Amino acid sequence: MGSDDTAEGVETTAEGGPGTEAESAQSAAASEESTVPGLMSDTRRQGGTGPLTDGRWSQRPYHHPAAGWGAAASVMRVLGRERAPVRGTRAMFDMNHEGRSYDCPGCAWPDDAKGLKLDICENGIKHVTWEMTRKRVDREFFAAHSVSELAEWTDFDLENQGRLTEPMVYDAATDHYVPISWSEAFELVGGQLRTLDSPDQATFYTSGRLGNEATFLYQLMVREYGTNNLPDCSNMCHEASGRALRASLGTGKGTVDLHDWEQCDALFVLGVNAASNAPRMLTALAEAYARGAEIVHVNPLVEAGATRTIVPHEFADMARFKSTPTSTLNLQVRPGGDLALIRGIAKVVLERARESPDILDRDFLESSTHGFEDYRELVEATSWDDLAVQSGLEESDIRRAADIYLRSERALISWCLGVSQHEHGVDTVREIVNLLLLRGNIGREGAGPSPIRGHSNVQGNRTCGVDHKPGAEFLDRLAEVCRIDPPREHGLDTVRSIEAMHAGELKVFVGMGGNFVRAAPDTEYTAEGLRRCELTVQISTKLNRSHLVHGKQALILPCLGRTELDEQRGGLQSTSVEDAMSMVHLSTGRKRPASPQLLSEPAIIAGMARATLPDSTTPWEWYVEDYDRVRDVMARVLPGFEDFNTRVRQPSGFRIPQPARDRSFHTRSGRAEFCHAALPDVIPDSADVLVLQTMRSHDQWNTTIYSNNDRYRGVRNLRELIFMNADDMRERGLEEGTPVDIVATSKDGSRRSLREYRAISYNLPRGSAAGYMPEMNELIGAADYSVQSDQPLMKNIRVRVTPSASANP
Ligand SMILES: Nc1nc2c(c(=O)[nH]1)N[C@H]1C(S)=C(S)[C@@H](COP(=O)(O)OP(=O)(O)OC[C@H]3O[C@@H](n4cnc5c(=O)[nH]c(N)nc54)[C@H](O)[C@@H]3O)O[C@H]1N2
Ligand SMILES: Nc1nc2c(c(=O)[nH]1)N[C@H]1C(S)=C(S)[C@@H](COP(=O)(O)OP(=O)(O)OC[C@H]3O[C@@H](n4cnc5c(=O)[nH]c(N)nc54)[C@H](O)[C@@H]3O)O[C@H]1N2
Ligand SMILES: [Mo]
Repeated sequence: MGSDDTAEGVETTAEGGPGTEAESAQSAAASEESTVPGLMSDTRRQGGTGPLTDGRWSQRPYHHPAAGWGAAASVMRVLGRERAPVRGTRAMFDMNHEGRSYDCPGCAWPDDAKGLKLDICENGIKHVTWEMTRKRVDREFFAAHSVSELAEWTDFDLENQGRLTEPMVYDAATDHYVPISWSEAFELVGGQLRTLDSPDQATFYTSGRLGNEATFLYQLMVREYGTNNLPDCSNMCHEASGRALRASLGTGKGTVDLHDWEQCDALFVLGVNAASNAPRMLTALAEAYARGAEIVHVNPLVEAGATRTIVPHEFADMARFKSTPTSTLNLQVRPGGDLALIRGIAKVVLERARESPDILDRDFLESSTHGFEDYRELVEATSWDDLAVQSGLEESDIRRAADIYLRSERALISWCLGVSQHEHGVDTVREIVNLLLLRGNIGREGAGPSPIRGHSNVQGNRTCGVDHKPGAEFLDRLAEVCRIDPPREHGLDTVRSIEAMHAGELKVFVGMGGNFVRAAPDTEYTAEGLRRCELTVQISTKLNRSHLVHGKQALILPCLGRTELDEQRGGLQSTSVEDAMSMVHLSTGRKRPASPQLLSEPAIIAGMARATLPDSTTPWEWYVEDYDRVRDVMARVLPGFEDFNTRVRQPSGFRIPQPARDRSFHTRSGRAEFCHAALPDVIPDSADVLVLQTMRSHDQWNTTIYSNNDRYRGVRNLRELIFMNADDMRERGLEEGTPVDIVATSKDGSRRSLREYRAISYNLPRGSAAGYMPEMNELIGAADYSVQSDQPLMKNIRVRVTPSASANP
């Protein structure tokens, strides 16, 4: 095990809150301008969501294979830190096992169909133990710390206090959260919602953790109340993928499953950091490589999962330090250059087809697609010069990728945020589909599009009705089966909700999980918006920033986590979730709840619904007694959920039918639609502007930060950094670690900045840069969202970087 492997396990401050270093940071901050209440007043520390540490930062290249012993060692340290060695170890053996346990909340990668494998990962275990911690945030904690005081803590310190234990309400007179009974809390929500001028003055956010049954009840409550204001984390995540796939194929999801991953012979992986964010995907990559599939990684960075891995459940390989390659070709594309690359591959395919027409699937193109000839013309008219410049790759590299595509019988293309969080995300995903269509790589074994989803049930949330733009068919069925009159007008998404808060049009914000103020762009603007609300309600497991940046009235409603026993009148309950490949299965918590006062998410929704809609004929309480009853109703509303209760109890659950998988395309033409997007210009006008992407470190889960380390990128003790190309640094007179100021220019011309970040040289294309979310949300303006997807441009921020004006190196 190399020394880099010991990167985790930074000393964190004591349990009672941040230590002396935090205090000195606070006093140093006194001279800094203060920001919105609830955000740290020290704007320089605003970047610091991670723990305050004394440790020196360092960065050096990581040369070990992904996963393997480095991951195993990290797991043991995490279990130790949460003081959960025994239970944590048991928990990890329980996880993802068919039939009798809970679904890993770590990511949406499907479970191994063979069931028996120890198909777990380091980051899934970190995530589970973080929920299972023995630490507690109780009424004494809130009595001891005012909200203004907590606002000065780092986000790490907030979450690190442990699990929330009882409902709390904000008391403006004392600036403390104080206990409130569940019934009074529900009455507060209901009272406020009942008195609004219009239901559209409230917005109901979802983070992708919510189980299907709770999701269904949530959207039912919101629609019965009378609005479609259902923003969700997907608005920042895979909205582009959903829109593109629906337009091209008539279904908003990927068409492949794990079996297809096992059958493909060419695999393209675009914009995914698999080793950190979907570690179980490493197993699929290693297996694919071992059976001779060719794997092309497309990413401005060469991530750890794009080189070699030691598969964690291959104990023999672990013992012998035997690693498996996970890549045949790495293409370091320019940010946003994926569309140009894919079009270049298509250009080669069409070029070759002039001599050998059979390399195209002509029968399929003829019978099942629409717009092929126009696409051919468009591609042929695009010059190699343009494709090379826009992709940031040599023509020869693009040709190598095309050769791999042409050599394969069954090609599968997967992608994640590196594709979706761009201005042209929708067009890029549609171009991916164009390329697949050319050779009929869809609707057959081992082939097709495969978006890698994020939150463990984000896909299920959409399937079960969390959608601010619901389709008429869905609403009709909901109306008929649930006997409600749902609103037909489209509601607000994430970006529009924030705008509406500012415009004074929104009075109530309900956050069903998540950490809205941190996850959303333009942190200050979002915070100001939340503070203008009359009431903010956060249903959460742990304390986070969104509890501190609150409305005039505020509630924290603590809920059960997925690992915990959910006992209702009808006995022990399970909830269902849908993975990234449309498999629906049950998840059953096994642990005693963190506090006897926690309620399940369905119970909280029912409580809010009853208080808001006292005359509702929906049997809210009856549903909560037994989730089978919710499933019976869902089976009648949702296509593909027929006989839900029986089929979800099959050993591996069931798959929601994908019409596109069977080459049945529910588009207007009834065929798969080629997209004819113009080649976008993704290069900034000015040479001194860099394109900055915000990504996750290895040691974080979205807004939850475990440490300041990023093992596979060789970073210790540093999050306030910007990775830059060495030549770009030299040009700006920057040495390794020089403090820099980063100034972003928004689409509307406004500027935002972060100061005293460290410039770190890294292997990425000239003109590009990278740093961490959520800190860098400060740089993304409210106007910086894609016109195609309405997604914030989290991978495409235009910045200038200069030596810091205020720091001493
Ligand atoms: N442990 C852990 N697991 C997670 C999460 C977590 O925070 N921690 N988050 C979950 C969630 S919600 C999601 S959505 C997923 C996110 O999974 P990822 O998409 O892997 O998330 P990011 O860390 O944002 O990494 C984006 C990747 O895209 C690359 N990239 C950036 N710009 C471009 C581009 O223009 N083109 C290409 N081809 N690549 C580009 C970056 O270099 C990086 O490798 O992971 C999920 N799983
Ligand atoms: N700059 C930048 N910003 C980004 C991104 C990016 O790449 N760059 N990525 C975006 C993406 S892909 C996403 S998905 C969003 C994520 O945005 P969110 O989903 O809003 O954020 P999370 O950090 O996942 O939420 C963490 C909180 O969820 C709560 N929680 C945990 N488990 C449960 C549970 O079981 N039930 C309930 N009710 N609450 C629970 C805890 O209180 C915890 O504090 O962030 C987006 N923001
Ligand atoms: Mo996500």
